[in-house]
Amino acid sequence: MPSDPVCRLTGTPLTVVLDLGRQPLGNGFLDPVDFDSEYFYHLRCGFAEDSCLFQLVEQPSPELMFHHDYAFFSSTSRHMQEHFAAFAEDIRDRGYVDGDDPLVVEIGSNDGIFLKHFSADGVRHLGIEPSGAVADKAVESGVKVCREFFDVALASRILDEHGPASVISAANVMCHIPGIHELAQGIALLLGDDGILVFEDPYLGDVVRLTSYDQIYDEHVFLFSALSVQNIFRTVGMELIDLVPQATHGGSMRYFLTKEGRRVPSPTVQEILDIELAQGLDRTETFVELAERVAASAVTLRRTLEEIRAAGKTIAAYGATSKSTTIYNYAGIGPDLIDFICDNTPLKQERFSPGVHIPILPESAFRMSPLDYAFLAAWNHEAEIRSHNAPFEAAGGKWISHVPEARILD
Ligand code: JHZ
Ligand code: SAH
Repeated sequence: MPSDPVCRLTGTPLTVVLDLGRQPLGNGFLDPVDFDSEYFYHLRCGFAEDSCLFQLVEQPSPELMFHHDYAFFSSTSRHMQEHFAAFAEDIRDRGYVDGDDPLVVEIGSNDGIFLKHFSADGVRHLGIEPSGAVADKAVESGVKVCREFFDVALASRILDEHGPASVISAANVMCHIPGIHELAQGIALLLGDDGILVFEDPYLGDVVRLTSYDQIYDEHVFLFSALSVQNIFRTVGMELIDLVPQATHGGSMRYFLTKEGRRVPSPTVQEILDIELAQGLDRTETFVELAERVAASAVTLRRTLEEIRAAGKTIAAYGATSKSTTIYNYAGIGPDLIDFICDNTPLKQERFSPGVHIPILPESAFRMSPLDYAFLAAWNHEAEIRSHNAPFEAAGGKWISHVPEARILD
């Protein structure tokens, strides 16, 4: 018998609030020869009121998800390239790299989308990135990379070799790391006494607001709020000093933290904590209600696609996202409803989507096929995708989205 699930921070019993069923790896794009040996796990989410942490009950091992063939390349979106250029500029404008020979360490540096802006200016930096192909790209753009998983032992080695970090940054990776207390300990160890930790991740408040349940997949072992981030870092003597909501990845939050008492927290911190309490991000009941909306959303999306199909129309999907793996496998949407998915990532093309095995083709296939409908799997990149696919709309093509509710877009 598996033991009852407990919170990954506090060890208190977890209330299971959402069950998304049997799921493959979110980024497990595969060839037909591997269909029979595909890995599956049970995707369930729990909530703990003492930590306010929304978390997966079971997560595949990090090595299964992050390896040489890891298929998500951050720079595949022009908008995200601009976002990380502006992020680097914000760190500079805030004066965080003004000191004598500052060191910027990034956890999960991927293809160097963020650190290349420091490398270009000769700022001392180090990216921590265990996935090989993306790390190769970063090195090509002049970024120094340590190809390991960040943990306390690595933090200690980096401290010995390079000294304390002025800035530790992370985007879309803190919520991927299951040993959350150890992660916080490693950060507190490596960060200089006046250093800044700044990270951003998909925001729990937006998932609740938009019913964007596709943010839940193997890699996202947590969905954070300011309340839970405060609880995590309190255990290592760190505090929130600022919060800046972001529109990226369908709604994210950027968190700024220091060691306790080093800077005066911005009033925004308390304002956002109060909004979260009013939204119920500290209460199990909020997530029980979310689960009801998730079930209804999946049924509506599937029915919408079935009706279009029954009318003899063609449907493609735009973006072989990790997020959509959850939708397809939970809602039961496969090649019978979606002809193909298009994506600009060479590593995903000519492969098949995880679990339901929809073929993945380059974006040129989208432009060349006469299509009636397209599911916006990468809904977080809607503006960018629509801007370079105007001919699809001009020819009468219609987009389908599932956020904030499943529908055909006007
Ligand atoms: P996108 C990944 O999520 C995984 P995913 C990870 N767990 C995470 O947290 C976030 O990223 C940060 C393609 N595309 O960004 C590129 C086009 O083809 O929504 C990508 O494959 N044409 C680390 O996978 C996909 O769509 C385009 O014009 O859900 C988008 O993936 C654009 C803009 C994108 O992340
Ligand atoms: N920061 C980028 C990349 C996010 S993808 C962005 O926001 O676009 C998450 C990245 O974190 C992957 O490249 C993965 O290999 C890496 N990663 C996962 N676990 C890690 C860990 N423990 N330490 C460092 N990097 C990790």
